[in-house]
Amino acid sequence: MTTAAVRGIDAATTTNAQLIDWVREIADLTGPDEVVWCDGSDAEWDRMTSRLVEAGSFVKLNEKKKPNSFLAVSDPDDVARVEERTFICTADETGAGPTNNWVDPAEMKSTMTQLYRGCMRGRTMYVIPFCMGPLDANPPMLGVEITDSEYVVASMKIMTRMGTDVVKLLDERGDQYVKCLHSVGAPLEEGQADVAWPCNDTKYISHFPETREIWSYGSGYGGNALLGKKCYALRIASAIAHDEGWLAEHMLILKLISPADEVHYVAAAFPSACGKTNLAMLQPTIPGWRAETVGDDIAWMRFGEDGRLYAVNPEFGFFGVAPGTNWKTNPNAMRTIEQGNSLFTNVALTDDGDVWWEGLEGDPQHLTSWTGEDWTPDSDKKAAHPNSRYTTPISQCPVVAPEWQDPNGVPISAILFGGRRKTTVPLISESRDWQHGTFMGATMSSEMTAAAKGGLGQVRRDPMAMLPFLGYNVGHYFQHWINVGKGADADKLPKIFYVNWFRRGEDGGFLWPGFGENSRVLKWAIERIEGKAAAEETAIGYVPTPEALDLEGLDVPLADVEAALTVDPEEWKAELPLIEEWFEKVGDNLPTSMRDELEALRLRLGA
Ligand code: SAT
Ligand code: MN
Repeated sequence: MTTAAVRGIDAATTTNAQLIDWVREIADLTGPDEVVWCDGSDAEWDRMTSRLVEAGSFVKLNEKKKPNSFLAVSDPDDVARVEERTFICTADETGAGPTNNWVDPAEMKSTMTQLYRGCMRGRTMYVIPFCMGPLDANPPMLGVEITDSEYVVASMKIMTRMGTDVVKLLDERGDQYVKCLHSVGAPLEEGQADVAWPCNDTKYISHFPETREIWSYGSGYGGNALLGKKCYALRIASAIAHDEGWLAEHMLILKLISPADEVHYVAAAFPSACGKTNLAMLQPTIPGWRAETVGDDIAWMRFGEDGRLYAVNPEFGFFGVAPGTNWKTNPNAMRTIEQGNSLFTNVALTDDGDVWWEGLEGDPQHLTSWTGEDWTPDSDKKAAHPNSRYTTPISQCPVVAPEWQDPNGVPISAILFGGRRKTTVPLISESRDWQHGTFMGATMSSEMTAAAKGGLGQVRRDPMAMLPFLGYNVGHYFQHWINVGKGADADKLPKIFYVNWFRRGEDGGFLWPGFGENSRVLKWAIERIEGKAAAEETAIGYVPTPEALDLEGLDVPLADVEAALTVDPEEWKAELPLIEEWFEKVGDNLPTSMRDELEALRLRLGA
């Protein structure tokens, strides 16, 4: 197909010649029937969603229950991020480090160019100008995603700032944007009918941090396809942040307001599907305390002029895990999606055109499951996929903090690291200092969830919850964290804590109720920052005495709380070889300070 034959190529709304050339080059390579420059308007959303409904890819939900909202079900083999098909392509293998799949950039580009050749035949190629973070940031963090998926266009409208306003910024910025190329890899021959969820068995999610490019092929799902999210805002941005001296982290941003109206912002890192969205929209159970949301997944943190660390949420929407979300666990997420303007992926459809998933209130007697089968309470299969998602605008969140779009971000008082651990890790512990806190993050571990394919339940080290999202060498990343701390005024740095809401008792049940009750744990952390709360020094850090936690009105036996807070030296001694093994894996680039921390821990444990 020649360029001239591609309708829309000259309808570019930008004057950025470099961008127009790139779009032309990709159209020549992929051979779509048409090129459409997205403007981000509501009319465009209507066009996209109508087209998807017509194609059988979207079901329009009941307008009374979920206005302007749609359900999509994916191919059963395209339901999560594919870590084994995710690549960091740096010139030198060390650049990607031992935790990422590495392929030489030239080799990867050659392989993928073959795949991309003619891959958009019979489809429309969309050009999506987008911005991660506020448009008035200095500098605005721009991107352009080329995709042949209408689902991606609709999702990007919710998840990013996209369209005409971004074009104005692109016009001024030459090549200062991240080039994101995506195809589902399912060309259509003349007369061939499309499927509801086109994708390809061959999948590549490739990143080129040195040239700030992302090439994705074969998957239409979430983090594999909405390239502004994990690919840009974490993998590429972490590499940029390393070069420029800031942090791009897999963290929610929460605003806590005390009864005395004192405000503290907390950033918290947990692996995917460990309750970040729930914590981000926390409804405190302690009287007088309030919480507001700044972000639920990603934090970009830079030092402000006052020497404090300020966090910005680069996203515009939530891509939350549906199962387990309900009016009790996350009423604010429910209120957000209830207003509509949302997409649901791989959840079940009720007979009256609403959505349902495991854990949601209601007692449906009949559903259409995510695989399109009849479902009744007797069915032995789940109605919704465990990694099914809602995609919904942050602006609809009833507790969104008014400053959520402040280009300067919000000053962070505390950083929480946490994972899902049945044993060993106490409810909360406070680090001795920044370096020890970095060690806590670097050695974080968690049982695997459905957010990635494979390995469910297995304990793995997931440093700072960044294992699948780091765009460079993990040893250099730890050193970067240390350097960030060294360059700062120690008094102004956030205090670092390590939490575990998921510890189990001997009967196998959770020791701590979690959700809104986590406000009690956060309150202790804030009071530590203010120098008001008591703690006991243990081998792993400062842990609250049960009396130091506000337990008033909490319906949990004190023995369970005590068990949740326990630091058992024997359990921790058993953890040492696992940390040792992890550090072996990090290899030569492990900072000596991290090894020093491990040795200090060993000494304190008397091991
Ligand atoms: O699919 S995503 O990577 O966007 C979601 C997640 O794993 O957190
Ligand atoms: Mn995430």
